[in-house]
Amino acid sequence: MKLDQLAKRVAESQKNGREMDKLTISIPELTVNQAYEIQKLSINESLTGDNRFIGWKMGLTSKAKQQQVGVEEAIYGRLTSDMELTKPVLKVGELIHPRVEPEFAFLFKDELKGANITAKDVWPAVECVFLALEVIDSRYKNFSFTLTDVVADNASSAKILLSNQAYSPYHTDWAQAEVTLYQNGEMQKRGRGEAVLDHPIHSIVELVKMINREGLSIQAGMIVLVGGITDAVSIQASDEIMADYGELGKLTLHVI
Ligand code: OOG
Ligand code: MG
Repeated sequence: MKLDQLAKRVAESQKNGREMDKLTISIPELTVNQAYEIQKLSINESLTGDNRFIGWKMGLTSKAKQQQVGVEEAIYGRLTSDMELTKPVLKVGELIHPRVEPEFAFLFKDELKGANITAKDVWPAVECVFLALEVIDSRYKNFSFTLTDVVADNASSAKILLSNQAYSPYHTDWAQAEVTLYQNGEMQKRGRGEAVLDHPIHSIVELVKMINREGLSIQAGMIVLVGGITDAVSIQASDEIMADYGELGKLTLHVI
């Protein structure tokens, strides 16, 4: 089994928005570590032109998300600049079966690394926090996968929308911050930051420990998505998605 060939297959599918069979159908012995290697190689494959590596995402950090996809372990993925929406408009035609979920994103001013960091090490490294909508789009048929498959497919990453307003990390208690997700004016989901590993800061701690095993770190200037606060909602052209974070503001995405 050639990991670089599998990575090319995944990268093609991500680039063209074309669905593929789960890798574990043809290679049941594929390990999670090998899947992370495929993730790294396929994302490197995508770094052409202006596309840059801009940070990390955590996934499956809430029970709601784990139950939705049937994988009970937190995972990480890589974010690149072409995933960031510069306008609150999503072209759905480029995607397979997109879903959207409300999140928080942390921007770092200092590097964070090590196997033994705790929350007290994370806070001083955070520059600011954004409200975020993540669009995920598993490249696998029927949005169905194993842990190994979803890791190889970069944790289903597709697009991210960040709020215009950034907040001091000390602005509010991010565990108590509440979000309600509306689709075309209809309430779909509601959750609090504490759904993410009891406090979103723990998601950052977990990420640092996980990437440390590969000798990697969160670098200064990088962004980290902490993981969906609620489970994700399927979206289609002409939808209007609105995440209401109470006093923190609202984030709206127009799907075309
Ligand atoms: C995996 C990606 C999960 C999150 O925030 O939990 C994720 C998936 O649900 O396809 O982004
Ligand atoms: Mg997510």
